[in-house]
Amino acid sequence: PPFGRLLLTGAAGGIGRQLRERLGAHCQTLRLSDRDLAALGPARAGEEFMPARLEDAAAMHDLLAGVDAVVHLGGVSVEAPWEPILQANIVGLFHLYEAARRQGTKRIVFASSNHVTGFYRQDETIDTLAPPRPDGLYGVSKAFGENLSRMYWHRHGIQTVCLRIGSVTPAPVDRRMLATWLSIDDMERLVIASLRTPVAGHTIVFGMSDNGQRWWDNRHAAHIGYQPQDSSERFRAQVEAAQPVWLDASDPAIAYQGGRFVGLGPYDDL
Ligand code: 15L
Repeated sequence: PPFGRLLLTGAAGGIGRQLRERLGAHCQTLRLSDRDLAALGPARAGEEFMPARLEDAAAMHDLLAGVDAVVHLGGVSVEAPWEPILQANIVGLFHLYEAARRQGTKRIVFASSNHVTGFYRQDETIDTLAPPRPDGLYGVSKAFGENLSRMYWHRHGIQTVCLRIGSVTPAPVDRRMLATWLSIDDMERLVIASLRTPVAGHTIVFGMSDNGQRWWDNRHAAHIGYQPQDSSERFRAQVEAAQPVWLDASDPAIAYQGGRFVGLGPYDDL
């Protein structure tokens, strides 16, 4: 396998559990982490379990020991009150990068999100140089992660590929997802391309399959060599049958790329 020890954070999450099944083939040792790993059952051959909380600096320092590369899926993955986002996605991301710096980790694949640019409209096409337009606190936290990782590249030489993940589901379920859908097979291709490309530097890439309908242009990430093999087009008929052709474009949840995320929160239950 090309990698020695690979760390997967957020291993108990929706994408994490699926990547667990796939990343083992690409490394000698797969270190799995989340705040609680009970849902994963016992560790298998070639796996190491290391539960850790992202906000725990000492635990994060230990977690990065002996790791060649990280796939960082850990953290809050939806719009949420400020406090959990602050702890997991901002404080936690700082601890991750500080631990990587001190432990000598050279490559991180960071699960960013399409919600960094969720306030672009669905009739706009953007590339990864377009200024962020986060659609909530969650999107702001992912924009922070993209910039924190950029600073660690320039100052400390840690290479990061930021994946602005669209929608990883078995199939697109609405019209928005015809553009945002990323199959789990393509997600694996994207992660592996991000780990293997010799010169990643600091790269931002939109995580989508080879969809027919799209708002995102990955021209500035071509050096990664990500080649999606799936497309949402084969689900178009069932999506169109489920959702009428003429949607109400005065509804922000329809008009914007971030979909319903643009209207979530604010939350009073801090
Ligand atoms: C995300 O960032 C979320 O993690 C996921 O639950 C989906 O809602 C996705 O975005 C999306 O935009 O569809």
